Amino acid sequence: MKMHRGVRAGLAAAAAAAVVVLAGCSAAPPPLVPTHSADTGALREAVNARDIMDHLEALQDVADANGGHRAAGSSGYEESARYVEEQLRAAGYNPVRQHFTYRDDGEEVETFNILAETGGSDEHIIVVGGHLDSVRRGPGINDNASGVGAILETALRMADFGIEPTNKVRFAFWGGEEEGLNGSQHYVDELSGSETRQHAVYLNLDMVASPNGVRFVHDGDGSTFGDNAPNGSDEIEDVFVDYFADRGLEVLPTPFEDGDSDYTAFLRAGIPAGGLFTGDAGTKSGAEVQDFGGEAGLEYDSCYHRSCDTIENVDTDLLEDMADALAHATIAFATATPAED
Ligand code: DTR
Ligand code: ZN
Ligand code: ZN
Repeated sequence: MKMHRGVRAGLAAAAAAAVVVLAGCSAAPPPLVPTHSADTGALREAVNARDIMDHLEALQDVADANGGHRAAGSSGYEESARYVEEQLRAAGYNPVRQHFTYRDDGEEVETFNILAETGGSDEHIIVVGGHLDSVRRGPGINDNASGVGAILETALRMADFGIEPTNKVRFAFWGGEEEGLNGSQHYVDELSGSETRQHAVYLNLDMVASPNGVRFVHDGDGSTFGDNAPNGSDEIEDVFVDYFADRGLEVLPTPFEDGDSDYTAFLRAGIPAGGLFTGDAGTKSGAEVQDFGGEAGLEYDSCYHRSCDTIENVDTDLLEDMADALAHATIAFATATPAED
């Protein structure tokens, strides 16, 4: 999703004005220092591609039974939501729907996000999110049943282990991403100023099983793309980079393109963000093939936004790598403490 430049300039002006209005209010809280050494072996062992593939198969079946897609506002979205909610309820969560509407091509779309949370203090909230809706052109299995499956499996296995985090973890399944990041924007818009400051970390998963993919980590410290992400986003990048480095797995940084995924609303609100991505319609380079295998000169996901984004369109090894990294980062932040002022 790209934003019109005029809109972007307008938002920049509004943000500049907001700085003036906020002067004198309390500044952003010190970022959390994640527990890099968190012992997540058992949880990662339990989070596996086979079980995630069961979720992807269920979402493929939903699309097949509902005109080939799971787009926001459709019966396929409703059934996808019921599947996710049933899984969460069976594990002991209490998922809630956060309803909202938006306009798409002159039509009003009514849809909702699903939110489910752990116990723990809400002084520092960790949101782990990805979009549940697909485009109308296909079932959206890599984009983004893959992210949903990884997040859901992390939530379910954390519940099995009875993990009671220090910091509350809120799992979010966004609606209406494909028509303008509507669900995540609505969520952030609904936060009061103090609630926004309680949001310590946002982890985004959107497309994490691309069939010709790469392990991308968002450039939270701006060292490669100069992204000016909120203070604390560097810690998120570090957790993922260290995690993969410890396992001898290559990663590449990827920029936070404004308007490309659900991290956008969080970043604009000053909430530290990060996440994982394995590539969309971009082309894999020869250098990337050296580190990640696959085919140079072809798209990371040649079925991106197409009807062939099916259960056949996933790299299960990559999916497991990304899900394990998410499980680790979730615990590293759920057990984190604030940096000294
Ligand atoms: N938001 C996506 C695709 C996408 C494009 N760039 C990025 C970066 C990080 C995650 C996802 C994406 C879609 O849903 O179509
Ligand atoms: Zn997506
Ligand atoms: Zn998409």
